[in-house]
Amino acid sequence: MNAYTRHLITAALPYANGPVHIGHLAGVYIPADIYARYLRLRGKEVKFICGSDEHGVPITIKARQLGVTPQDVVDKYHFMIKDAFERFGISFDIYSRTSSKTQHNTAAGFFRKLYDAGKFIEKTTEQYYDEEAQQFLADRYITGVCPKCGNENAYGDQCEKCGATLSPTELINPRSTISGSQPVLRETSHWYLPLDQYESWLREWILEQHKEWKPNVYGQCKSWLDGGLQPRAVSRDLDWGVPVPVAGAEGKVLYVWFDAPIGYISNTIELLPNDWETWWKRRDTKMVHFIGKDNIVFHCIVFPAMLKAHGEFILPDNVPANEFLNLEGDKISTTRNWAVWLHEYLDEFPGKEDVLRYVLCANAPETKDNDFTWKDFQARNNSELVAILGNFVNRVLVLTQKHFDGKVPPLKGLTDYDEATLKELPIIKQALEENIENYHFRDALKEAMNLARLGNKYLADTEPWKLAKTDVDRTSTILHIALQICANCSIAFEPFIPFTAQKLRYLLGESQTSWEMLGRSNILPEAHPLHDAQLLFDKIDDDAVDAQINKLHVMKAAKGAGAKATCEPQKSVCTFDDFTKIDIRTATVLEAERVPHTDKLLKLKIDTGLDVRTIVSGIAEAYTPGQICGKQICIVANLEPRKIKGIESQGMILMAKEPNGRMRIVHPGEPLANGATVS
Ligand code: B3M
Ligand code: ZN
Repeated sequence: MNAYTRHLITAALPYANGPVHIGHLAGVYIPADIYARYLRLRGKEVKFICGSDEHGVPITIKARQLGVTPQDVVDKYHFMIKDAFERFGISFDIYSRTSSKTQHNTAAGFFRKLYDAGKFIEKTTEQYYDEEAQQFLADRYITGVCPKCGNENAYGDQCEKCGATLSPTELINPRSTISGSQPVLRETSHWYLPLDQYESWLREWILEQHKEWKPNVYGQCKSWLDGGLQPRAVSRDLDWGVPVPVAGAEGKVLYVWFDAPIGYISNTIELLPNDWETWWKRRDTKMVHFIGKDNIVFHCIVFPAMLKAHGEFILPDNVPANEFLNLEGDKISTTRNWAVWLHEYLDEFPGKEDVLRYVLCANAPETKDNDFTWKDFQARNNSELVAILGNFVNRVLVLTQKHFDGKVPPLKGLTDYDEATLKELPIIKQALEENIENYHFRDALKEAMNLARLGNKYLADTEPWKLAKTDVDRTSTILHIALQICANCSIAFEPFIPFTAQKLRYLLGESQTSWEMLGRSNILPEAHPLHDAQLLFDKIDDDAVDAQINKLHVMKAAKGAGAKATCEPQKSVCTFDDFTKIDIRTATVLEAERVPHTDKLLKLKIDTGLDVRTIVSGIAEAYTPGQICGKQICIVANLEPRKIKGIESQGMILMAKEPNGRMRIVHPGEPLANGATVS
């Protein structure tokens, strides 16, 4: 890497047609961010580029479904995605968007340059046209009967029932999803990039010159190349995107996969209007694309062929694509609502950004698909972050405060064991570097954790808490060494869990650190003042993760019930007198526990303002005991008592239930005294 002067790091541009979830973070943005932060810490010149991918058919479909414009859709999600990345500390130098003016100009200019140089071929084919809506239909806009399995709602590009890849003309009885009419075939012409002409160059460049690429990436490229490349259309009949900059091409836009990677260039232009060419055209720039495995062909074959055809640009040095992350044993799916959305995590686990960063890196799908489970999330937090790193740092700081007035105590002679411990530091540093530079981020994180493990073992073996009274000099040396290990942790963890590293630097009173200091045993000078100890991590309890698992199932069920779910019809009229018989009151849940051998029931102890009583309620699918405890609720106080599972229930809790089954408690808008009457 030393031959390179600067590092241009790109992360796949997420589609702005939905929020981002943990799969995105684990697959692309966390590894890219670790790499960028590491290089910056080493003092390298780095630009980390990303933005929203705002064109393409799925966005137009979403807009149509919602009855809004595509611009409305991308405006909403662009800002949502940008915000989630920022809050997770993904340190982009720019996060822009492909609907920007700069992108329109850059993509059109790129196309025009290839067009003028005769790099495209033009072909006329027949495609489905909706005569009522007066437009050509993208594959996804056509449905019909699958010729393979008979599914009546197969799409023009794929049958989601049997998984067959289709072309629209294979569908039996095709229909336009725009007007519902039967589409007709019409001639249309498009520009194609003749990938076949780049095949031998690509074979040489990838298969010979980049044998070091990850096996999953190299393997996918090889199978594409072995299968033979075909010309690929770079334009589409669509009204959303970058218009094709050629006379007579009205109603045509650049294909989203031609447009999107140019977003890396235009976002760099936006960031560095005067200097972007240094980053894209000088051979001493190392460009690395971080992507998910479904994007490999576009980043390893199509985009490089575009760059080669253009002629002025550098090519990526590496494309370390990850595999997929599953969730609780099942594929993450937006349509089935099986996902952990980042904006929701951020709201539900405030201050725990690093916990998710840590877990997603420790369990990253680097070589194969991997599974995220909430139980693993909890275990890694409690038994790694809390028990190893947090505990180590806390013990050292508390002991130093207690025995040395919160200042780094002096070294008073080293034992062989001390020296052996300190010798580990540069060894760990080197292992960390090698792993990060080879894109093995999981192993790199393990090395960082080994520092904390080393520290814990050192404390356990030397037991300074026992020596403090009898041997001050020895205690001084031990804590001095332990503090140097803490300082090493504050550097080593910075790429992975930056918020925690920052807090640790604060606790240690470090003003400036750099990667070069890692491995040293003299980072903190003698007598250097420290701040008071604070916990770096808190335990996550069962209730918190049970609630997440529960939520996943509820949300999935809600989606399953889907749009067809309608409100329950209104009940028959009741008189005012009927209504006033019901005594509704505010109350507070004091205690909650599950009713054994049931899925739905909680036994609650309630303060009604009148008395404290027991109510059995069927809300266990919506709330864990921990979530409901302490909440103010509304109850029917005068409901005739009845026995449920052998427990006398004295009243009923008011719940609001959506047609899809999702339930929430009803509570006063602001806290009120218990026993307030509701009418
Ligand atoms: N938007 C696909 C995706 O998010 C696409 C990446 C573009 S990178 C130039 O999977
Ligand atoms: Zn089928």
